[in-house]
Amino acid sequence: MSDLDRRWWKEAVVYQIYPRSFNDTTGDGNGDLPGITEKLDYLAELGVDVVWLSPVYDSPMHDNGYDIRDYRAINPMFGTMADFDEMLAGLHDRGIRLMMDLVVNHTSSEHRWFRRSRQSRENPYRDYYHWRPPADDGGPPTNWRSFFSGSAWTFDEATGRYYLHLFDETQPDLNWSNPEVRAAVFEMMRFWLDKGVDGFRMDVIPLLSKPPFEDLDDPAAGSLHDHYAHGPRIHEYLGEMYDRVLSDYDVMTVGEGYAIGSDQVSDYAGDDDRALQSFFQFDHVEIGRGDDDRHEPRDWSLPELKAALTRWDEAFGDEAWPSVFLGNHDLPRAVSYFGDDRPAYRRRSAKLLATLLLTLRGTPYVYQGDEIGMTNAPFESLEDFRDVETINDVQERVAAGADRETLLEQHRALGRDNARTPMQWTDGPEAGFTDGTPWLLVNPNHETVNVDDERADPDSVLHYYRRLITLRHEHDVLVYGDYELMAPDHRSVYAYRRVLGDAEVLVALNFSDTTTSVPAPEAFTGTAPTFLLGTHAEAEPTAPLQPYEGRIYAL
Ligand code: TEU
Repeated sequence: MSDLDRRWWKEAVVYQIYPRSFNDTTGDGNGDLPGITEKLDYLAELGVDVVWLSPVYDSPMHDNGYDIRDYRAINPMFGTMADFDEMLAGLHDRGIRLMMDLVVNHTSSEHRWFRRSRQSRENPYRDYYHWRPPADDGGPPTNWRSFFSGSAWTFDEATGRYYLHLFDETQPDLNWSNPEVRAAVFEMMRFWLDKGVDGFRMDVIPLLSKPPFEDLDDPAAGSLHDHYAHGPRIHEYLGEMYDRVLSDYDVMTVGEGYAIGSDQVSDYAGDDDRALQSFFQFDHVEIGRGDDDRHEPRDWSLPELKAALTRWDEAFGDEAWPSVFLGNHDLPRAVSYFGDDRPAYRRRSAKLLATLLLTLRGTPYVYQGDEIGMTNAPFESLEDFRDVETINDVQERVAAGADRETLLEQHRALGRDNARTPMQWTDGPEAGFTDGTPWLLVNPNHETVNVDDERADPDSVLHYYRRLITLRHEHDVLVYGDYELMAPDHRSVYAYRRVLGDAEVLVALNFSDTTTSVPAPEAFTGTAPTFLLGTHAEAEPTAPLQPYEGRIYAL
C-alpha cells in the first residue's frame, strides 16, 4: 500500500463547531472562544483531527456570523484575538488542525466597505458591491428572490439605487468582478493562514460570480442555487485564489457546493493545484424536503438515500475527494432526520448513522452534538426560533395568509435552529452550557442526552464514535478503499463493501425498527470474516440485524 496517494486531509476526521452554541464561559448566554479552549481535551479524547469553526469574526449576528463586519477582528461576543490565538495553540498542541469559515460571497451591511459603498455613486468603494438602477416601473432591477425570502434587491434611498443580496438584506453581495475586492479577500486569507490556520470551508462558493442580471422565467421554481450559481467567471476567480494565496500553504479546503452538479466535479475540485480539494454536495440531505417548497417535509426512502450517496461517490471518482456529512448548522439533527429519535431508538440509530458517516469514502464531518445523539428540539411556538431564515420565511408567509400551525410544524421538522440549540454537557441547569440565559432554548432532553452521562457509559454513542474514529485511523481501506454498494433496492438495509487491494470491509446497516436479514449473505461465502465493530454486540455475519443495528466486518 506504499503507492497510495496519501494526503493528511483525506485521512482526517473533522468536527464542526458552531461557536455560539458550544460553551459559554462568561454567562452572557452565548458560547465563546475560551469555552472552546476549555473543551479541547474533550475533542482530543474523541480523536478528531481537524476542527471546522463556523464564523467567529466581528459581526452584528443577523445570521450568526455569516454576516461579517470585520474579517480581521474577533467578535467581542466570542472573545478577543488573544483568546483565538490561545485556542489555536491549544488545538495544535493536541495535534488538531483548524479550518476557518471563509464567507466572501457577501459581507455584513455594517462592514466598512459597504458603509462607504452606499455613501455616494462616486465613492471608491461603490464597485465593491452590486448596485443597479430601478426597473422601469421603479421596482427591483430583476425578479430575483433572496434565499431568505423576499426580493434579492433592496432599495437604498441615499443614492436611489438597489443593491443585491442573495441572502438577508443585511448581507450585501460582494462584486467579485472588481479586482480590488479579490485582492482584499486574498490578503485577508493570508492574514489567517499566516497566523497558522490550516484551511478554509468556503461558504456558498459557486455563487461568487453572478450570472447576467436578467429576469428569471420563474424565480419560485426549483432551487435558487441553480438559478444563481456558476457565473461565467467562477473558475477564473477560484484559479486566482489558488495561484495568489493557497498555493503557498499546505492547507485543507472544502467548498459549500450547493448547485454543483455531479457532472461538474472536476470543474470545481481536485487533489492538487486547485482552490478546492473537495466540496459538500447536498442531494442526500435534501431528500426529505419538498421539490418546490424546501421548508415542507417530504417522505423519503432508504433506496433514495443510497442512490444519492452512491451517485456522488461515483461522481467524485478519482477526479476529486468526497466530503461526507449527515448534519451541519443549517440542517435538522441527523438522528431526527435520517434516524429515529424516539427514546427506544435514539441511541442505536445515532450509532447507526455514525457507522455510515465514518465508513463512507471521503473526509467525514461530525457536527457538534451528533456525537452524543442530540435531537431536534421541541419548539413550542414560532417565537422560540432565532434563525433569520425561519423568521423571514414566517413573516413572509404569515403575511400571505399561511397557517401558523403549519409553519411551526415545518420549521420544527426542518428549521436550522434544531442544529443550533446549545451543546448538552450535563443534566444540570441549561445543560451546563451557560450560567446565564441561553440565546436559544436548551433542549429539555439534556436530562438524558448529555456529555457527562455519555462519558460515564462505555456503551454510549460518544464512546462508539471514539471507537469508529480509531477504527478509521487504523484501516487504510476505510479511507482509501473503493466503495461498492450492495442490494441497492433493499428497503431497510444499507450495505456496501470498501475494497483496497487485498483488504476488504463489509458494512451492513439496518435503517428500520424491525429485525431484518442481511442481504447478500453470499458475500461471506468462502471467507472468515472478522467482526470489527458494531452498534450492538458482536454477531455472526449472517445473523439477522436488530432494529437500527449496524455491523462492520473485515473479509
Ligand atoms: O448556507 C448556504 C445556503 O444557501 C443556506 O441558505 C442553505 O440553503 C439553508 O440554510 C438550508 O436551510 C450558507 C451557510 O452555511 C449558512 O449558515 C448561511 O446562512 C448562508 O450560507 C449565508 O452565508
